[in-house]
Amino acid sequence: MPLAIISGTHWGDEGKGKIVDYISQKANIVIRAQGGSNAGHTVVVEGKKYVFHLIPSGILHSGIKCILGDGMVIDPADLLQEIQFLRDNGWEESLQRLLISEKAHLVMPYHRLFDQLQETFRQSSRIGTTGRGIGPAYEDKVARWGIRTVDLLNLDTFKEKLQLVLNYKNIILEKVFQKPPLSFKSIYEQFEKYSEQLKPYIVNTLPIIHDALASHQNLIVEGAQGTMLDLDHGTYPYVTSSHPIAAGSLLGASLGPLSHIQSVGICKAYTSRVGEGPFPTECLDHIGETLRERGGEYGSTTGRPRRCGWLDGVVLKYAARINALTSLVITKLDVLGGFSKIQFCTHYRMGNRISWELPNHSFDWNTAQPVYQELEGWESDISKIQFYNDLPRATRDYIEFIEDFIEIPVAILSVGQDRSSTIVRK
Ligand code: 2SA
Ligand code: GDP
Ligand code: MG
Repeated sequence: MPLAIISGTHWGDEGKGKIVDYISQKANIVIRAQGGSNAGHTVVVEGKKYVFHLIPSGILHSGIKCILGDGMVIDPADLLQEIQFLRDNGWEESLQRLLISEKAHLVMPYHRLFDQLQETFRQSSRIGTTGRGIGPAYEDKVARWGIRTVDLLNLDTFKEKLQLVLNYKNIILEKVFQKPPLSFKSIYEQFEKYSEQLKPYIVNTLPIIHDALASHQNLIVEGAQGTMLDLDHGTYPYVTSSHPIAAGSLLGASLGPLSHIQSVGICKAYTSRVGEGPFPTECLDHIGETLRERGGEYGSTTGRPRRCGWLDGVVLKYAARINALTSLVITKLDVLGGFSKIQFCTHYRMGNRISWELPNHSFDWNTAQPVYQELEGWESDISKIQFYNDLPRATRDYIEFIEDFIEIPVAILSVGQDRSSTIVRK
């Protein structure tokens, strides 16, 4: 595996955290490359649940280095909370293996505030963000107002940068939003403390990553969110502000287009989305409700109910192309148990046109009707099954149908939350 890139094939929450934890057993380094504490990655080990927002999901394996990569935006308050969670749960040791890239950007208190103000301003056109300040932090990075973790290593530069950007933000707060200015003193004092607490983790991660590659170690890049939330390639503007696709993982982890990359797509056996925006296979009836309740489909960060529907094969095919997938993992298969029939969307109908490709115009997205292939369901509980051949015939038919549809092998199946509920296909 020298380098495996893990990407969500749809709108996030495909179970990437669970799979990254599982395959990390054979890894030396796990890197998060984009996003911030908007992500919620759940890992369940022997019944104990961990939800990671910033820390890579490989952290629960001793000996593995976990890197918060260059392309991330990091809220120090959220990170310190996660660090404390690890301490409180007997994982003090893991903090020796945690590294933060000097190039990652900081999510500042004004970013969270602007996230809320912008969402309110948009009214019915709101994106449905997680409210974690992600969009405004990436806006500042692109506009070159960003403050990076490396700036926490020299408080004189930090002070200068904060003063300039805060002067600017306070003008906007006052003139555009009629809000009181934020206090430089209180933000600075707070970040002085963060600097003290986070300094030991902030390093130049590039040589660590490239030396590991040169010595044939195994690296995993853990994508957050999903393909359809990609800033360029997702359902714009209903996307996040980073690049969850495989190319974004390379960029955000200081990697080039190396040969022999395993690009692994994590695909849920059905589809979900949280936040606003198009979702052709969304089921607004009892099916959507059943998937949500059986699948526990509530935001891992915000607790918001997720919208649910049948598996969208048009999106899956797109994800296979754009991420150059070499294999697929199908998660949450157990959740489909009990449906007598299963629907799989093969293409869309838009008025009197049919399309096997994703549209780009919002009008087409809003009118796209899924066209389904119906498959047999299965009644039995599959969550204790350990071997592929022990799965019901209908479950295997579903997997093999998906495999034929996208022409990519399904390497791993997940049939339950726990690390142990995983079937590796031989
Ligand atoms: P943001 O906050 O600016 O990134 O929001 C922009 C859109 O991206 C979506 N988004 C997500 N979608 C699925 N899962 C995410 N993580 C959490 C989870 C979400 C939660 O694991 O459940 O708890 O609500 C995630 N993060 C961002 C977001 O919904 C917007 O549509
Ligand atoms: P991520 O953002 O892709 O890491 O996914 P989340 O952690 O936000 O959401 C996935 C949810 O599904 C979590 O609650 C996981 O514990 C759970 N999960 C993952 N795989 C399976 C599975 O195979 N079966 C069931 N029932 N739950 C799963
Ligand atoms: Mg999630």
